[in-house]
Amino acid sequence: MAILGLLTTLTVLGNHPWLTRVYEYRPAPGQFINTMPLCRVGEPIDSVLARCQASICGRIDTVTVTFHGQTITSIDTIWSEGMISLGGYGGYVIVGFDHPVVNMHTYDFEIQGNAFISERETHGGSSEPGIVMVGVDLDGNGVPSDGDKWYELAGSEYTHPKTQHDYSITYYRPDEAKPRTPSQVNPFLNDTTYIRWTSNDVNPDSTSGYMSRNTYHSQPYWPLWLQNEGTLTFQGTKLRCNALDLGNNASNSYYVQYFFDWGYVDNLPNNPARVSQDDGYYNPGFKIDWAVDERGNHVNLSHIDFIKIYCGMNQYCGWTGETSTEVAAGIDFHPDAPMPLPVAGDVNGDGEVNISDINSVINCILGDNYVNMADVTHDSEINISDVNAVIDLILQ
Ligand SMILES: [Ca+2]
Ligand SMILES: [Ca+2]
Ligand SMILES: [Ca+2]
Ligand SMILES: [Ca+2]
Repeated sequence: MAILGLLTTLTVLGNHPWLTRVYEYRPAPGQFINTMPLCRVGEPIDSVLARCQASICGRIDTVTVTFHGQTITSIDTIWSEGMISLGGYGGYVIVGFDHPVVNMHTYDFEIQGNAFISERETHGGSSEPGIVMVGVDLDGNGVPSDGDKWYELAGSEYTHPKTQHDYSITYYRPDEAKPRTPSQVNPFLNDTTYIRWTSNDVNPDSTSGYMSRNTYHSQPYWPLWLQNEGTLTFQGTKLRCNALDLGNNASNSYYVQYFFDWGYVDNLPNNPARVSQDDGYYNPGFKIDWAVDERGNHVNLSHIDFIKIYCGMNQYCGWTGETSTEVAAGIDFHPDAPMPLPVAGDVNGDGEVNISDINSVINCILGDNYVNMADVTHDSEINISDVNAVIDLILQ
């Protein structure tokens, strides 16, 4: 029994392989907003986050049984079966595990969606790509915060000439009581001027427009817990549109959204076995090694603490509505990988010690914020001696 007890203890100490935490959920408007997850008017954000967590995070079940007079507790980790919608371009969620995800220089983690293959086209179907960013908890406070650093995972379209890296869009809260303007050509759209948006799209024909409302979803598309915000603005990388209507006219339209090669959430179908399988059919997951800084340079992260997923496309597909990334669940492919030792002097956590780390220490001094790694001299203060210590490490 002593051995069994030890095994039970080891199970408890293991890291949870599924997502365990939703830190932030800020969707753009969309046809599944307020229903996936379900939200009510005036609902506080903590309640909304709890609903998201119940939808996409795994949970731990504790089972206690009595065996030969001994009470044995076993731990089971349960996969979540729900899904949340991020709405139109820019809508996002920030999630995490109960441990940092270690960079093992292979597929490190997976975020699932609900993409599927069309019956008429093997290279497409439903594909609503979400861009992934990874965050490092540089200030060590355990939550995403201003002192942290984020990096985009550069997927297959990162360097495509039609990818816009400085995209910004603003949505304007609709008046739910305004008279509707049904579409003259599409009977499934009952308000074609529902939610106005403006953007800095490089294509001058795409700098403003409306998110239409369709007959299938009658609830407000604007997040109910954000009713006090007159506008919602999102920034990031924007991917080119991927949809074609293979139908002949509006009444028999058949939209196919063509898959991108790799590196996006809700782009390729999920592997039902929840393993990494790089076969071009299932989404094999994400590599931390794809991380790039704001200038597009590769960064060598040892681990990440947070994952942000945002809808990367501003596209409207007739009666099927706006393209909106869904997030279903997430898995760390190697939850018990040992955390690598921190590199002395690597204040900004990009795996190298160089002039950018000197700047990071100076920023800590000037901004009066404490970042663990900036205290290179380990005297619980961040000052000029830490700057000198980084210089010494660079010159070594
Ligand atoms: Ca933090
Ligand atoms: Ca989807
Ligand atoms: Ca560094
Ligand atoms: Ca110090």
